[in-house]
Amino acid sequence: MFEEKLLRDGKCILLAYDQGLEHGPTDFNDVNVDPTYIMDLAEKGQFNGVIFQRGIAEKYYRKESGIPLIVKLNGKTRLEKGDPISHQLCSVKEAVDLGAVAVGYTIYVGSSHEAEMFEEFSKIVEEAHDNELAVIVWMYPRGEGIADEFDKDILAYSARIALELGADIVKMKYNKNQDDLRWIVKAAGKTKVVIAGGSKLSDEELLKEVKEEIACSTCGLAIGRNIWQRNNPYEIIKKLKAIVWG
Ligand code: FBP
Repeated sequence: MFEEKLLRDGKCILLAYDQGLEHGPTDFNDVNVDPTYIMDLAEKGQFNGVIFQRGIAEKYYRKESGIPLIVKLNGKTRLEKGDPISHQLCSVKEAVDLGAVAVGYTIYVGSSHEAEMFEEFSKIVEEAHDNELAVIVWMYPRGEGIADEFDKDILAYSARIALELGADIVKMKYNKNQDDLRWIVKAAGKTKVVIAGGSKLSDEELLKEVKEEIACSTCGLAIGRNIWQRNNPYEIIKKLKAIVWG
């Protein structure tokens, strides 16, 4: 279906680089603060896609690299207080013009602003699919309605909402419990599950987690800091590919 352009043998490793908006430059060093470095990394590492906000895509994405572009359509800073809401900042049309094959959107399930994000997202799904773009939804349970964002039932509920709302791929966090993850993947049905990387782990920890995730029939990774915060990312990329494609 629409997500096929992002998959190889049904799996993918996507390189996420929207942290400049979500977290700020504190995530970066002298090297990875430059989006050109990330574009080179995506190309040399042969990722199945690179995730940029519109501004970075406009100025740094190289279509000739052959690396599929995913444009993140909403975003927010870590500075805002209260229940999280992330509004749409870029249109599907603009993503198409930038050469995207997919768009991304974050929903904070359980936030008191959930309904606004559902509404915005539903329109995006319609428009993206009309343009044959895949839709990836970041499903992050957060806000007043959520006591524990890593609770099995809450995560499975979030994955199910992704299916109900028409997402092709759902990006989830791993709660380090394989039984829970198997159930979450089942709840997502035909919506494919990719796992976010999170803050930087040791090689051993990261590889162990990814092995566990892939064993639960997830479709792969949408990972950022655990790749581009490493001094030599190519070694870990090779190992991650060996796990994802077995
Ligand atoms: P990482 O692999 O670096 O964790 O990136 C995944 C991601 O979903 C990014 O796309 C996004 O910027 C960030 O995490 C948001 O994380 P959080 O809301 O937990 O700070």
